[in-house]
Amino acid sequence: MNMQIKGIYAREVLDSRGNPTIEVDLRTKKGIVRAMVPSGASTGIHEAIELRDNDDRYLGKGVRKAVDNINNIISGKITGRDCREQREIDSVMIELDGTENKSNLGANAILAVSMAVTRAAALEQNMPLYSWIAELSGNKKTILPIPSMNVINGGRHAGNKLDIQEYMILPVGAQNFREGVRMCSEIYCHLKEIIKKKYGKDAINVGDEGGFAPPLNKADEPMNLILKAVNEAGYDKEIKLGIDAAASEFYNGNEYLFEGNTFSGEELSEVYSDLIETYPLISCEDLFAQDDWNCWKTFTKEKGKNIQIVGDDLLVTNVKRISKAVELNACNALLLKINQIGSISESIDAAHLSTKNGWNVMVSHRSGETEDSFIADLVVGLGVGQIKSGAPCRSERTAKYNQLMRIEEELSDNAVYATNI
Ligand code: 2PG
Ligand code: MG
Repeated sequence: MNMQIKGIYAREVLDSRGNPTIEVDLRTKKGIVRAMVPSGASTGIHEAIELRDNDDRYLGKGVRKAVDNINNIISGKITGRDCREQREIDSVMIELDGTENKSNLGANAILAVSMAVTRAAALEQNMPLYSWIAELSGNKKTILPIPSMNVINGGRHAGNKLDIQEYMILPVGAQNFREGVRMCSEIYCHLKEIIKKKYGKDAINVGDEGGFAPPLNKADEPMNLILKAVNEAGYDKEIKLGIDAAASEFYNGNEYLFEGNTFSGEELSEVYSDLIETYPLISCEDLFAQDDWNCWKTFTKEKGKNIQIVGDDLLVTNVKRISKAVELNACNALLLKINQIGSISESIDAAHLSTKNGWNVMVSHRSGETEDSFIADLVVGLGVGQIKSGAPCRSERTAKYNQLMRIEEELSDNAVYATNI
């Protein structure tokens, strides 16, 4: 049976920070599917390239070139193909681009089409998106993920002085996804009251990912506030904590500029070790800069048995970087961001390589997001059991959690909540 792509059309729309991004409409016999691409702020230097216009519109951030690349170049090569040929279609786009980092057509252009193709194939086969992704990736078990909800924002995502970018709560002791969401939301509301009482009303404004951004400086202050909220909500047993330091952002190529002082990698490791000893931290992401391999290696050797050491800027969802990290034993988990690599097939490959080597995988949003909930279906289809999509606040964040609650309901008795951290 022929499941042809009948047409592709891209346009410029806005992301959650008010910056332009790409939306693609893809037409098949059964209708039109749509996909939108996200965008980061603490972007790793090894990420695939997001093509921006760099002209006077939108402070240079327009994506008209990337949109034109879809409408004038990619569309002609992809229209008429069977939308189930995900890998072939992704390869055609990668070859057409012809660069290592997708800088020619733009990773944003290629990814938008790649996502729309996945969705079209699900529609054409009358399948939920997560089921088609499971089939595409050869996964037999769909799993509802443990969410990592970012309830206090710092770094590039907020206007406060916190160096660590994300403070997250993980409902590992929940019975199912919906209950996990409820716990996180209740904790979030308690946290809001705690922050308001202590720092005043101004302090409950939220950052890019929906977490609060109170005027704090020290790494342990958010931890204490969060634990108080967890306790007030009554979930001491069910909740663990996670952080994303996004340390490339406070590294000067030589030292870490942390809390007003300079730290060597070793000194910074001690700060993290103290946090791990003091708090129920089970997931630590980007504790060191993207090419500071030695610090990653040493820390993983010391702490990697007990906690998850997650590589984001270090790995950029790229199988070459993942292979190097496996070889060096530099971390033990992948943060999977589809726009870091720029296609769905390559994202699946990155997940496979990681799980094959015994790593955990956490599917992730970007700080600049859209209402597209694609990654919710992706994480269930891949069966990797973890997602981070910000706070239980702001629709571009809750779009993913809400879709996961729908999926859980649809799977009903077959729904399995992850237990794999
Ligand atoms: C991160 C992400 C998402 P950004 O560092 O993990 O939380 O931030 O999209 O800004 O890179
Ligand atoms: Mg990160």
